[in-house]
Amino acid sequence: MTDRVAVSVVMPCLNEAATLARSIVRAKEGLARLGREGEIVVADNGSTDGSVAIAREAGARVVHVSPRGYGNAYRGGIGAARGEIVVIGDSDDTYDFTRLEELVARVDAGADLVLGSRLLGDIAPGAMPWLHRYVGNPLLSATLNFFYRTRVVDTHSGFRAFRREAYERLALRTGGMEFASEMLIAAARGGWRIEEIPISYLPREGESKLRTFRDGWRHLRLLLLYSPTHLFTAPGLVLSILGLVLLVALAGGPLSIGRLHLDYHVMFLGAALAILGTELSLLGLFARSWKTPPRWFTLERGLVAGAIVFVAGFVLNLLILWQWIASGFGQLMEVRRAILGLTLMVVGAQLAFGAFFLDLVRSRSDHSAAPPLVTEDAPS
Ligand SMILES: Nc1nc2c(ncn2[C@@H]2O[C@H](COP(=O)(O)OP(=O)(O)OP(=O)(O)O)[C@@H](O)[C@H]2O)c(=O)[nH]1
Ligand SMILES: [Mg+2]
Repeated sequence: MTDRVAVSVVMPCLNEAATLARSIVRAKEGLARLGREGEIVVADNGSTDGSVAIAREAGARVVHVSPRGYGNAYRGGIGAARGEIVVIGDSDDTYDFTRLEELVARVDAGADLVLGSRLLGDIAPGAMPWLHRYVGNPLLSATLNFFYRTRVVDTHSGFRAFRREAYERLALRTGGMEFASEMLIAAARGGWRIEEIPISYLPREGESKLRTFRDGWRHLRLLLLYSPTHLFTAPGLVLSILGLVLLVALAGGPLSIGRLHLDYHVMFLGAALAILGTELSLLGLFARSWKTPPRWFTLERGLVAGAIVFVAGFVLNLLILWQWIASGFGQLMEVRRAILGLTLMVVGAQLAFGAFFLDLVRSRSDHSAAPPLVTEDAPS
């Protein structure tokens, strides 16, 4: 189908017989108020309650998407939409599609993604469970804003508008409820102008498809996976620096700060943190290198850095060995230097082997695959 229209309203639907017709009627009214040619696309994937027949009856275009899932339904439905501008929203009659012109007006005015914000607007009693309203949504929204430098109040709002062509460039790929977060992350990364307008949110009829913990976790998992900086690199650097500071501070002897006495146990902690921190930092580097290998990295630099740290630890242990030999292989109590020395050796080895692995990751990424440039000789 190639004939374009101005606006497509796309609704995912899974067993919404009680509310689907009302949602479509509202969308029709919204399109009529807008006064532009439009269509309503219902993306179904397995409704068994007669929703499909209701959608057809109400004058919507039905597309059947597989596999199941909120994200899949949207990716299929938006992919099949013919509108230049796409408005999306649930088919449970909780968003007021009659006011879609307010979202479209912002797109017309230059916004790339417009969200109807329930948290900035009003939520009817019973429309959103307490746990979602005051815990889940604010926490996940704050995390998304912090990780991806956005300033969106209601990141889980399903009432949105954008241009279809731009949307395609986002190349979204998730299949479940986390699709809502993925769209925002991709939009933020693409430099999109994201705007929110206050909307009203109404209670749903019919069974909710949102499962608090399963879907909350799917969102959180996505936020973490898409940001190796926050998942690996930042905690990794903090832990390794903290670990090294503790180790070095205590290598010469115990420390007393007021009534606080720090000794071997804190050194053990320091060793564990330094090793864990190095591992996390390296994982962060590997994860990032798949897309954008760091320019400063070469295998040789990584190996030299690893070797320096390893040798420092090795020398410390050699000194202990020397002392032991000199004392005629007697009793040995050089625990402090041994902890520091062994930790440095482990961290050094991690860096060196990590450098090999990083080189492997980089050599498999697209960036190093450019063919050499060849120019024909042109005799004068
Ligand atoms: N096609 C399809 N639609 C789905 C699927 N899961 C959810 N939906 C639809 O997506 C919309 C959002 O799902 P809801 O259950 O309303 O989730 P929610 O709005 O976060 O939660 P509530 O506040 O309880 O309504 C609804 O229109 C559902 O019918 C799915 O697997 N396939
Ligand atoms: Mg809903």
